[in-house]
Amino acid sequence: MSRLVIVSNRVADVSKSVQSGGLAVALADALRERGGIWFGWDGRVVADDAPINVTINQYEEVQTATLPLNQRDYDEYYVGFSNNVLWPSFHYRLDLGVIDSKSIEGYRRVNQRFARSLAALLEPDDLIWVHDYHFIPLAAELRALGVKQRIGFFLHIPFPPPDIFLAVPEQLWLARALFSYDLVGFQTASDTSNFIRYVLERAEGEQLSESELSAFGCTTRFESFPIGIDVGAFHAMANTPKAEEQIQRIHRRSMASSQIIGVDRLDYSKGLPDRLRAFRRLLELYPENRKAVTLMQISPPTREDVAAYSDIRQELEGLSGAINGEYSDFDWTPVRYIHRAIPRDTLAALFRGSQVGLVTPLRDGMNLVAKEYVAAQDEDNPGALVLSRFAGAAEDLVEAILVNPYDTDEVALALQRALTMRIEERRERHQALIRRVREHDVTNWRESFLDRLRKSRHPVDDETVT
Ligand code: GDG
Repeated sequence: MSRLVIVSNRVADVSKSVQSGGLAVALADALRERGGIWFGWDGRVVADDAPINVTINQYEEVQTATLPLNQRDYDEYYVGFSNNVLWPSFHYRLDLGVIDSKSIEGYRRVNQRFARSLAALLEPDDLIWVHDYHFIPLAAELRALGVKQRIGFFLHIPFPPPDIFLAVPEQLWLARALFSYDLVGFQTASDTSNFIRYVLERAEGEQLSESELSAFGCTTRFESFPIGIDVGAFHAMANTPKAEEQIQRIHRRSMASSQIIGVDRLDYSKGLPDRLRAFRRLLELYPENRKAVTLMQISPPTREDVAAYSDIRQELEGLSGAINGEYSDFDWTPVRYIHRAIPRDTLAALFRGSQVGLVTPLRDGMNLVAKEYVAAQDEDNPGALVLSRFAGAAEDLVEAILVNPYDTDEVALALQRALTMRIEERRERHQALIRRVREHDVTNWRESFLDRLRKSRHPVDDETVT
């Protein structure tokens, strides 16, 4: 079996057998099975003149290979192009993009440096799997260094329609770079079709089959691989004696009979201010929910160096303060807003103890929280999921109550429906949802991608690569 080489911006701690995130566990498991390397940034930012060396750590069959960024790289590659250009524009938010040519150069430079460091570690039979928007040009840089191994790429965030992609600086270069991979995976059919449209309309590409495109003198496969979770592990975590005790404690301490739960990194793509406004509308339009329903919103901080993120924090704190000021009573607080990360097993318990899961991103690649909420439920008495149409998960989870997250009245109505839904309907919807979540679980995602990558046509064998 070929060794697996995973490349992602941050590298998980593979020394621990139990890790905090489902995705990290799934990738670490694949590395342990096949042996290999996890390569990426170590999270440190060093002075511009400091030496940049790769640190290798070995844990049985798995190595981690990490390197720091210097301050200029961090500003230009990470904050600049990755998070101030690609993240907002790929989430359809051109208004939040901060475009400058230095950041593109930084992005190119870091990809070149990472490619050089990685190339030195590769063995001839390696299978390389690159993750996410930080590394779109990595395969092109590796190919320029003579790397001939199979390389796959998976984009965790949405791919925007051609008109939006056109506004991204150097977008033709980015599209061309994707053709240096043997296989490119998107989250949904709609992301894949957005990319295909761009290539056909703007890059003189040709579609050879449903998933094969030829452009820039290369042929590559582009397909959707919807990511999932480890359903059994998450369900088990929500059903331990400790989880039961946590759920009982919340019920004893809270006056409210029902809880709505939201869990999202504090990111503008997650639609948090609109969500709080929708909850306020629920209390206005359906006053029977006052003193009866609480919204528990858990939003750990993220990317605080990016300006748009401090704005959203202030907006959210203002809104939850205003709703609590207007509606709280001495024995009821409508919004419980927690701005820090909480342990994963507590999250699982909170999901099971909440009657409604509220997942309303304005745009999301997939959204694993929606799947975790479904997996955590008690199948005899499950809660209801209210899900944004603009989350990748909505392509599959059609038995959720699907909403337009921009329309606060519609979301308020959906919340009221969820809170008053009869048990038979909740069970019926949940059965269908859990079947879908199981069908597209994380193992299926990982193995189908790797299987397809192993079998993909290799552009280097094609003699068509320039
Ligand atoms: C990107 C794409 C795509 C959240 N708060 C806490 C916590 N979490 C965990 C959740 C979930 C994960 O983080 C978040 O995953 P999402 O999928 O919801 O969103 P992103 O972080 O934006 O992820 C997304 C994903 O990549 C995978 O491809 O689905 O569309 O944007 O697992 O439970 N975990 C803990 N404490 C918290 O406070 N322990």
